[in-house]
Amino acid sequence: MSAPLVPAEPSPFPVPLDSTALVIIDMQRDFLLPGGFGETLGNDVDQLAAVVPPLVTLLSAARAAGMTVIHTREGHVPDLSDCPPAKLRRGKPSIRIGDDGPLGRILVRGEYGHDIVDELAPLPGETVLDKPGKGAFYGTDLAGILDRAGITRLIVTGVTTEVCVHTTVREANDRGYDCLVVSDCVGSYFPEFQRIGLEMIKAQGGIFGWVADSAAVRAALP
Ligand code: TIU
Repeated sequence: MSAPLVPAEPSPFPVPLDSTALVIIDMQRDFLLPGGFGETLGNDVDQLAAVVPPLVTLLSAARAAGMTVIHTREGHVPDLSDCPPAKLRRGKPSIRIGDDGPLGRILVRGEYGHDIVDELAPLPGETVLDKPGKGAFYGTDLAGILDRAGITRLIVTGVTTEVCVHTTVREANDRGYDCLVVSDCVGSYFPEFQRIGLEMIKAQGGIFGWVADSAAVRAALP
């Protein structure tokens, strides 16, 4: 049987179900809710709210199709030994990584704010990958997890488009994975970065990936 084909840009993107994973990047309270890391950086977290409903629907479709699902979370161990000093110092946040905030210690593993928003809570059996950096490969076993599952193609969603989504997709592309970024299931605090961030992926013949909206992906799934 031939693989389902998503009408993507710059060209159709095949999604063979046994070798494609849905990757959901950093849909954590720390980025999406007031009082978390994103807000301490000076961002308007409301900008990310629109990502949740289409991603809930896409996640449900991927689960129904039996697709591998991988959730990531950006954050640090409680003693912050995996947080580079430069990341700790960067910017002028009101409170810094590791400080106490209304959602718990900012961007620290095990804290309420570090976990994934209720609407997208992982199911038992789904991989939840903790990562210290922006990319999902640095400091993690993502390559091994994908290799052992026979995954070579990624449908990438989550936040933020120009930071953790781009870092992950750029490295995935270098490592030989084909990546489809779902335009309405990724989000940025900056509308112009969202638009340009998506353009950058698919420009130059798809220089490091493909782009389609979630309706196109869902229509291709069984
Ligand atoms: N600040 C920002 O846009 N993003 C991050 O710090 N991390 C992720 O994108 N997950």
